Amino acid sequence: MINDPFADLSDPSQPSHLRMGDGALLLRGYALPVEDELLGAITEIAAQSPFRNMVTPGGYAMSVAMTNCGAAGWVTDRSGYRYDPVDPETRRPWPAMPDSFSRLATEAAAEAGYPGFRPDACLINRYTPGTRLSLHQDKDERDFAKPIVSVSLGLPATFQFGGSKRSDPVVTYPLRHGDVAVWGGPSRLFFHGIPALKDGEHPKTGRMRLNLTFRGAL
Ligand code: MD3
Ligand code: FE
Repeated sequence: MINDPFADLSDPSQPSHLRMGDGALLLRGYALPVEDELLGAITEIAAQSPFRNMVTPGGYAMSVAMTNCGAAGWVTDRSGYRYDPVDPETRRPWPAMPDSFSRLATEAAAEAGYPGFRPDACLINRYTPGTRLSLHQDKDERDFAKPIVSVSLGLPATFQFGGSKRSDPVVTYPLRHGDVAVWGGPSRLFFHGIPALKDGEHPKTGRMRLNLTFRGAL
């Protein structure tokens, strides 16, 4: 099979770039050379702005725990979704974006055909077994011409990728430790989600999945 999304990463006959849709590219294992740097930086960020379960405008606590780094962070509370330069929990600016983060996001975006992408916000999602992120669009950013770059670390997840309407059929892709995906063009506004994380143990993160999403929010 050509471009099998379920192929073994260690199989050198498999192409490492997979096109998921118009403008969406999956770079398998792209973050593996910097995995330890990324994980160490996440620990430092979380020591300053801890992971928390934010509340949706509808009043439900999200099962995914989140924090941010960069000039602005994505937040939700009873008053709505927004990007905020200040962490509402600590009332301090979010931790700065580490160079290892911005370098990776800029390189991956360029690789996918978006040269000059400079993220100003990075949302960090933490999943434990059973945690999910229901089908949604990312549309709180100012300029949808800028792509979003995502990095998966730790336990694998199933990624649901739909279309521009909530009712569009979804295609699923496995996202594994080290995978980087770039979402631009029409796919930038497509519905997507992560069904309940399966239990497991990852050598680097234990029973956890971490996901970085780099955005041009401001
Ligand atoms: C497709 N995160 O943070 S990463 C999110 O795995 C989010 O934590 C998921 O959806 C996660 O908003 C999915 C893949 C992803 C991220 C952003 C996208 C796919 C996207 C934006 C537009 C289209
Ligand atoms: Fe999203």
